[in-house]
Amino acid sequence: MIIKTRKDIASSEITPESVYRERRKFLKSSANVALGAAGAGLLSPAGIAQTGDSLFARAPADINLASKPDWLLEKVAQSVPAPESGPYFTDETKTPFDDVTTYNNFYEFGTGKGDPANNARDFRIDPWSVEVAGECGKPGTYTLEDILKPHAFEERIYRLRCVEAWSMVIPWIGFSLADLLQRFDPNGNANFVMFQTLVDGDQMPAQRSRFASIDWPYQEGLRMDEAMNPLAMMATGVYNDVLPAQNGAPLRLVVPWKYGFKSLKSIVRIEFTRRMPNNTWNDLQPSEYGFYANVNPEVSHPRWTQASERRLPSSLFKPQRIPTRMFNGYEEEVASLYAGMDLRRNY
Ligand SMILES: Nc1nc2c(c(=O)[nH]1)N[C@H]1C(S)=C(S)[C@@H](COP(=O)(O)O)O[C@H]1N2
Ligand SMILES: [Mo]
Repeated sequence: MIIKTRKDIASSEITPESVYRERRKFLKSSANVALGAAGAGLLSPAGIAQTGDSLFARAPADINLASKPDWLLEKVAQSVPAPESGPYFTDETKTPFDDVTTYNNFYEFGTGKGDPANNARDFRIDPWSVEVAGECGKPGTYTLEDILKPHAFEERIYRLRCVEAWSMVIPWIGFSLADLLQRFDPNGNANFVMFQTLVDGDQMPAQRSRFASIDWPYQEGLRMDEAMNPLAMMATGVYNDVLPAQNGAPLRLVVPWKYGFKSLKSIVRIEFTRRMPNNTWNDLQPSEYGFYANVNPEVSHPRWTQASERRLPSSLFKPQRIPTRMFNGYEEEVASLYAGMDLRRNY
C-alpha cells in the first residue's frame, strides 16, 4: 500500500534544503547589517531576560552538530506523521525551518536570539547519556541509544508559545514522554519529575561567563500527571532531521500547553521526586515565572500582556498579531489536569 504522507510535500523539499538555506543566509546577513542595532533585547530589572523579544537578532541557519549518529538519522527517517484528526496536527502555517533554527532561546549559548545558532556549531551529541534517578524502580545511566531505541518516532506539529509573547508552529519528531517515563517504573512517591540540561563550559559559552545569572544546570519540573499526558513530548528531531544543537539536541522536552521555558533542551538528567522541584525561571523571578507556566491569555506577565502573541515569521512590515488561546489551544487535552485550581495563583 502506498500512503502519501505530509512529508512528501514538505516545503523544505520544494527547493533542495542546502540551496534554500544558502539563499536565506545571504538575504539575512544583509538584513543584519542594516538592522542589527535594533536587535539588542530589553534586559529585565534582574539583569537577565526573558526579554521582550528582539526582532532582528538572527544568525545563519544550519544543522549545528559535530556529527549525527547513523542509527539516529535512520530512526528519524523512519518517523511517520501523526494522524491529522487529533491534537498532534495543526494546519496552521508552519514557521519556516530557518526561523525555527535561528531565533532561539538557549541561554547556555548566550541570551541573544541568534547566539545559540552562532555558538553551537560543533556541539557534540555522540556520545550522550542520561542519568535517571529518584523515586523509580530503574535508576541508572542510559545511553542515548538505550533511551531512544524502543520508541517509534512520529512527527507532531505543535504550536510553541514563548512567555515573551511570540509563537511558532513547529513539526517535531519524537514520541510521548509518558512512554519513556514508564520504562523507569516510577513508584508511588513520584509526584513530580525534574529534568536537567547539560553543563559543559567548554561547549556552552554562557556557562563560563562570570556574568551569567542562571544557576546552572537549567532545570525544569512537571507534576507527574502533566508529564504522563500524551501531549507532552520527548523530541529528538525537527523538520525531518535530527535536532540542531540550538533547538536542544539530542533530546528535549516539548510541552505545548505551557510557556516555552518549560520545554527544557539537551537533557542529561531525569529525576522522579516527592516534592515540587525548583525550576530555573521560577528561581530567578518567582513573581514573573511560576512552576505551572500554563499558557493563559487572561493572566498577564507583570511587564506585558499575554492576551496576544506575535506569530513568526513576522516583521515590522508584516506583523502577525494573533490572540493567544487558553492552554495554547490544547484546552480539550489538558484542562482536566487543573480542575479546581486557581490558575491566577498557580501561574
Ligand atoms: N536548557 C535550556 N532549555 C530551554 C531554554 C534555555 O535557555 N535553556 N529556553 C527555553 C525557552 S524560553 C524557549 S521559548 C524554548 C525555545 O525553544 P526553541 O529555541 O527550540 O524554539 O526553549 C526552552 N528551553
Ligand atoms: Mo521562552
